[in-house]
Formats: sequence, structure tokens, C-alpha cells
Amino acid sequence: MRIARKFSGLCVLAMLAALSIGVVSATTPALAGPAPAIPPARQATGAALYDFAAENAKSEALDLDNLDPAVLREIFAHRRQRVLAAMPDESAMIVYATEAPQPRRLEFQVEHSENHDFIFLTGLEGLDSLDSALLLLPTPEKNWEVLYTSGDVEMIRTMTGIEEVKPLARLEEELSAAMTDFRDMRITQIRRWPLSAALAKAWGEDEKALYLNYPRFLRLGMPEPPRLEIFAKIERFSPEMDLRDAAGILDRVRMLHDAYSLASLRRAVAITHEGVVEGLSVIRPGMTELEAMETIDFVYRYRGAYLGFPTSVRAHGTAGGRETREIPEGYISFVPRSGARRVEAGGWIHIDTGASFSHHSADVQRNMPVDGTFTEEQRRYYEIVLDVQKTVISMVRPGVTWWELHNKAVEMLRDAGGYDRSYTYGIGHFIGMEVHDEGDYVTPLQPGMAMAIEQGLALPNGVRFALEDDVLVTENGYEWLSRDIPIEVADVEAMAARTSSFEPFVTKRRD
Ligand SMILES: [Mn+2]
Repeated sequence: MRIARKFSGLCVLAMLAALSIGVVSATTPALAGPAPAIPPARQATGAALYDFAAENAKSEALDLDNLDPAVLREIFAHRRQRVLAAMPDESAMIVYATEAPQPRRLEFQVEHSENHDFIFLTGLEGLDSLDSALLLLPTPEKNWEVLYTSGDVEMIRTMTGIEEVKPLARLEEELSAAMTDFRDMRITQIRRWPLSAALAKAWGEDEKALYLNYPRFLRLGMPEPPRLEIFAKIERFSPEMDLRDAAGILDRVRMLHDAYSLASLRRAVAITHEGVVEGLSVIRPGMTELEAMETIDFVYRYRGAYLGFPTSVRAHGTAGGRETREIPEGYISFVPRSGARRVEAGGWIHIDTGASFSHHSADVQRNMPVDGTFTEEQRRYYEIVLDVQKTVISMVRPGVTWWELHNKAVEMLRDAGGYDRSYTYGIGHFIGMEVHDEGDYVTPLQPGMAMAIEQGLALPNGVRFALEDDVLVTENGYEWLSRDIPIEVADVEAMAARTSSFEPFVTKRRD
């Protein structure tokens, strides 16, 4: 997904200068026993207990349509173990479920975004995650995993496989006792309040580290999420408390995808494939961008996915240029990405779209000549971008950095005719539970990371040739997840020539 914030097709100079600016662009009970010894360097990247080859092999065997609840519980238990292994000694983590989405500044809003950390660690969402929190505490004696819920304790225990499930009110009691009664932890207290005693012991009397899920997308001018009040109290009641953002650890665990994540991503890409093919093949002159968009979105929803971000269908006419208003900071959610503009014969279509399946989002850009056959000129520009796309994707492997990929695209676009001037965004981003996933964009790529590679060129008249693909970093290289979504000239033309499944519906509507 690329978010165009400025786009003016009226003046060539203005086009070149301000064409577009991309912005950021469990029946397995909780394992007891000593925390595994993990070298510090591995902790730093969240790679502890992560074996890409094993997860990738396991993902092939996962039947997403008939998931075994026991297998699912093991998957979430392993995620919690990975987080526990990545936590420093003498620290605890509390991840609160968050039912209210925070309005985002630079990105489109996805319904579940703010609750993704809790969903990632427990598998609970919707009503099952209301007023809940997960506490993680690694100690030499035991890895504590305690789930606090407002729901039925037995039901949540069965669903998650987490042994220690308690009413939410208990969290405040146990945390308060650990924070303030630690000087009085005699045998009676230790026997009656084992978790508080373990917390107090882990923390000691100074340098108490507590990781909390701070709002990921806070806007200072908006109402505060209720948990911030608790965080502020913790800080005031315990001067030694060092509150840290849990995302620092969770991001690095989340970005190395496990079997369930990989299977979900592959399904998201497969559903996106189907939506793109139906949506592009139904396009004909006279149809609006919104009509094409609805076809794509329908396919996603019908296949059990939702939108990773709003689908963009852009119809460029033969005269090129289209005008879009400049977007004030923080108002991206108000910007339509497909509109009432009608497709023109001889024109060019650019789409940017991605289904999200089981909270994992694809992100793909494709192009198509409205007439179904590339003109010589369209083909020339398209093949420049296609060549860059294939070259950059072929460079993906462990150890490569984002900048190396980006610089290659810029160099190739420049050498092809100065087209780097219209490439004003970046080569891509991690994909995962967010279409633009948070994570470590500095450390070189590692097996198990999933990314979107995007680049393109825009002509002075505003017509855009751009491609985006989803790629998985493997042990020795890459897997091009979206390879089958028509991208070769011949495949795009074949797609344009096919009869969309929506043909009878569209035709009927027009009679
Ligand atoms: Mn993207």
C-alpha cells in the first residue's frame, strides 16, 4: 500500500516536483520450568526459539479451514514462550486487550490493529477478549503466564490452554501486592500470593522493569485509552518502576512469522489473487473505480477475509492526469482511494489492494490496459517497472538490508530514463498483522520475515506504472508469494481477456 498525499496532473513541473509522497508510506498448558538460556544477541532480535525451516514446513500441513483447536493452542503457547525468552531477566509484561481502536495518524485504520498484540499472544478476540489482560513473567523457577478475563474463567482456560486464568479484578490485587507489599513477603504471603511473591522477587527492590502495551497509534489530541490511567498510577506508586513499551519485544517476535502466520499470509495472498483477477477482468469502459473496487472487496469478504487496507482502483484516462486534494496530516482515513471516475477506453488501470486473512494482510499493486492489450508505449514503461521489480525481489535473502533493495530500484529507474524522480516513496515494508507492520527496519533481513516490495514510475501526465509484491525471506533467498497474480505482459493480457465471474451481474445491472 502506498498512500499518495499530493497528486497534481495539471502542470508538468508540479508533477515532477510534487508527484506523490509515500508515507510510512493452546491443550498445551503453560510450560513450567526454567526459562531457556538464550544468548543476548538472539534475544535482541526476538529470534529465540524460532526455527524458520520448521515453521515453514509446519505451515504447509496446517489446514486453515479445519484447524485443530489443540494445535492452535500449541501455536499460541509457543508465541508466549518466544516472548518470555526475549524478555530480560527481572522484568514482567502485561498486555491489555484493547477493544477501542485508536485513531491513527499516518495510516489507514484497520479494525483490529490496536488489539493485535493480545490476539497474537492468546488467539482471543471479540467478546472473548473484552476486559482482559495477559501477564508474562520469566523466572528461573517458572515461566508465568496468567490470563485475566472478564469472561467465563473455565471457558477461557479451555479455549486458550492457559492454566492460570483469573477474573480481571485479580490483576490489580496481585500487581498492587507485588508493588507495595514486597517488604512484607513472609512465608504466609508467599503461600497465599505466589504470583505477587514471584513478581516481587523478580523485581527486587530497585530497577523494576514492566513492559506494557502502550497505545500503538496514539494521537495526543484524542481521548486517552483507559489503560493509560493505570500505567500512570503504576509509575506514581512505585518510583523504582521502569515502564517500557512491550512493542519493543513483541514487534521482533511478531516479525518472524510462525506456521500459523505463514499459512494466514499465504491465504491472504491467494484471496487477493482471486479478487484482483475478478476485479480487473470485470473492468470495461464506463465502469467506475468504485464498481471495480466493490468487486474486489466482495471476493475478499466472501472468502472469509477482510480488507488489509482500503482498496485503491485508479483509472487513468487517455489524457492522463487526475487531480487529488492535498491531505492534511492525520486525515488519511478520510481520503477515498477509489472514486466515481469512469474507466475510459484506451486508458490505464492501477490497483493497490490486499486481503487480510486471520489478521495477516497481503499488499499488492497491479496494472492493466483498459483495452486489454498493451500499446507499445504502455509496454515500454511497464517493462521498465517489471524489470526493476523482478531484480529487487531476486535480491531478497538473509543479510540484505532495506537500503540495498531501495538503492537498486532507484538506480535502475534512474538509468532507464530518470524515472527515479517520480519514485518518491520507499522500496517497501514488512507485512504481517498490519499491512505496514511495525518492526526492525535496520537489522538485515532474516528468514521468516515477510515484506512487500513496491516501486514504479509516473509519467508527467500522471499515469502510474507501479508494482507491489509480497515476498518471504527464506533460509537461502526468497519465496515470491504473489508470483501468480498476473504480472507478465502476456498474463495481464490473458487476465484482461478472461470473462469475469461477475460478468452476468454487471451486464444485468446495466440493462
Ligand atoms: Mn505497500
